[in-house]
Amino acid sequence: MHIQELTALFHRDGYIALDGFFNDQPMAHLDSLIHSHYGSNPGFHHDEAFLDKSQTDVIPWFPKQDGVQDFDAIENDPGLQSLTDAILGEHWDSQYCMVMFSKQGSLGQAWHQDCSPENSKQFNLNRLVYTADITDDTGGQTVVVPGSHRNGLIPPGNPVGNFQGQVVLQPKKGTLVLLHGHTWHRVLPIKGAGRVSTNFRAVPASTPDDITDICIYRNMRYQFSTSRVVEERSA
Ligand SMILES: O=C(O)CCC(=O)C(=O)O
Ligand SMILES: [Fe+2]
Repeated sequence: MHIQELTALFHRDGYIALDGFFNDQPMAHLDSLIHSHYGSNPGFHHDEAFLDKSQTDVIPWFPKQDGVQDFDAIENDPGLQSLTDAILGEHWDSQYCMVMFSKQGSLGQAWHQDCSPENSKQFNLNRLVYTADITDDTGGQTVVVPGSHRNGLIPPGNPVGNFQGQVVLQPKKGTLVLLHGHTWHRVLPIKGAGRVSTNFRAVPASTPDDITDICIYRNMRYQFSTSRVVEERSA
């Protein structure tokens, strides 16, 4: 599909998923780096209170902070750059590369918006790359509500309940998912060995660096920098 069509789809649906965007060989290389970083039994990053209330089980890793440059080739991929240009417009910024790991048996992620949707021009773009297949056996599918980036705040309610019209994405090794930070999304529980995704987050020009500091779940707004619930939400 042409870049213009993909961009139109992104603006309509709040996400696009492109299988086979990246080749197997670099994906296998990054996947092995990721697994050697986490080892066989990585510790939890968040405290019990957050895990309990957010129903979100993710251990982040920022490879650049450890001097690992191997992810740069993905970030600099010309195809990814052109798509990002088309979606975010001139002078967008790349924020960071964050690997997210969820253990076998963990909850995945409850429904959320990565940042507040009050201003439709200010958002983060998740550029998610999958280094291994997500299947019925592994669990950990990403679920989205198409078009919800245009529907304002995610309503308070069951953190893991179903939404009408939700779409379950089952990314494969080499799939690129571009996901608008205002789109309502979640990750299903993990059934197989650790589930991994790698996010090359980017933002349009003039977006504050800390745009994703406060995440909106259906039962709270949570601030990562202070590890605090800044607003309780109830239906
Ligand atoms: O790992 C995924 O598939 C989605 C992760 C997510 O919620 C995000 O990158 O904001
Ligand atoms: Fe998210």
